[in-house]
Amino acid sequence: MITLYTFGPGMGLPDPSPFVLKGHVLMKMSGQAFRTDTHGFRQAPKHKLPYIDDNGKKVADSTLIRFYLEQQYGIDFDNGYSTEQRAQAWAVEKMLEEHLYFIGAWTRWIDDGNFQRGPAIFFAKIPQPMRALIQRVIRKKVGKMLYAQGIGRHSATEIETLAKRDLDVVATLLGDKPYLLGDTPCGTDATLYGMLAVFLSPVIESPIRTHAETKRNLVDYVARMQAQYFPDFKPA
Ligand SMILES: N[C@@H](CCC(=O)N[C@@H](CS)C(=O)NCC(=O)O)C(=O)O
Repeated sequence: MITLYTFGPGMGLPDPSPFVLKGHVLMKMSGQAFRTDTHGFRQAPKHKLPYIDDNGKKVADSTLIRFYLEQQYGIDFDNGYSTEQRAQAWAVEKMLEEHLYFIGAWTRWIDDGNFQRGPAIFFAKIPQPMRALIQRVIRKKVGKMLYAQGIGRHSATEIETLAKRDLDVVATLLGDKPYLLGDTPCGTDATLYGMLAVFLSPVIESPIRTHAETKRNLVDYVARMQAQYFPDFKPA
């Protein structure tokens, strides 16, 4: 059976990581039997989650997990959609992952309040005073990563402007459809749900979150996807 390595519930969500949420939804969409394990981070082949272990074959990275499932099990996550629609979905997915994701990371890791209510849970098992020290080191590392990526060089106002454009684009593309491309889910719905759910997490406060909340279709979409793919999830 396939094992999906996750962080486990947090930030009022089935998982605090948008990529793990994506991987989890892809696994559910695939219809393959799988279990989750929250103890795999230290052995993660790329030092990130999610990854899967399929009877000894490890695949790290949510998109490579998707490709693996498609190739190994003959799954078409975009079944029923045209080549043009598939291309649009891929472009949206990469906008979310390579742009909006980093804005989300900036929102959660750089702001003290959001950090304490959000990513601080990753360190909860480390005893003090070591915890505070490790948190400082890792937050510094994230800050450097965001600077190197580019988002971290912008002012808060500039970052908010960039995020709002992404959110407006996905709200427009989604329109009043139940899923990104139409009446049935496509692979990118796993990404869209994961990214939006984390922005709308009840513990994250930001003008970006407030802007997302003005997009009724996005808020309803997240609630619908969560009810469909995590019907038993109840925030602690
Ligand atoms: N491209 C990867 C990104 C995964 C990723 O960034 N995971 C983050 C959580 S959102 C992580 O595990 N970070 C741990 C670290 O960087 O130390 C994917 O699609 O799976």
